Amino acid sequence: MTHALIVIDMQNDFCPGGALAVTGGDEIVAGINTLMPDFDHVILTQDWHPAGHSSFASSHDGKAPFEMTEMPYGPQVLWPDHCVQGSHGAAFHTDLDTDRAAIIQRKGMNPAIDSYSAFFENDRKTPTGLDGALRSLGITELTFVGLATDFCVAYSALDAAQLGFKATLRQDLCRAIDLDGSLAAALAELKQAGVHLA
Ligand code: VGL
Ligand code: ZN
Repeated sequence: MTHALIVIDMQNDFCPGGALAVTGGDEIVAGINTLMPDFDHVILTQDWHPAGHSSFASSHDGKAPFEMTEMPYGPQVLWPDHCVQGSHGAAFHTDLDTDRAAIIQRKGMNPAIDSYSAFFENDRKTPTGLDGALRSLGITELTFVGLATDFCVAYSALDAAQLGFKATLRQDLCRAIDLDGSLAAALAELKQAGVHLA
């Protein structure tokens, strides 16, 4: 078994002080760094939106952050502007050890489609290319950590299980946004999909 650690969106905007801060988001950085040497490969993901992205409430007249909208691909939460390409908010937390990462998978770059998952955009069919990269490295098993448990980590782990990887989510090394019960819903779905919740 070749086992990779996938660190989801450990970026300034998701940490306290950031544009879409997740409570305690910065608490998990040290633990994630400590875990890295235990894996064959380390992969980082980076939410990487163009300015004016369609997932930003500011791009929709009369909409406020955390309201819902209807996109051509389905319902979409509208977020505060965050992780704009090249901004400080989009940079990795300064304490995150990025030296071991062979792959940095960026996502959310398509102006018209958000991308929570590291594997598919929110239309659920446009691939990011990560699946092929992992397979060519012979990776069969994935452990997920990072931000946020109920959005990007959950969508990534669910897709991983769907794609046939053995998937584990380390709850102690994730933190959630928890919007209207989204954490409980995500955990139920993950369990149902056969993702190991550690
Ligand atoms: C995320 C909302 C918007 C995440 C990214 O990393 O969980 N959430 N963009
Ligand atoms: Zn985003």
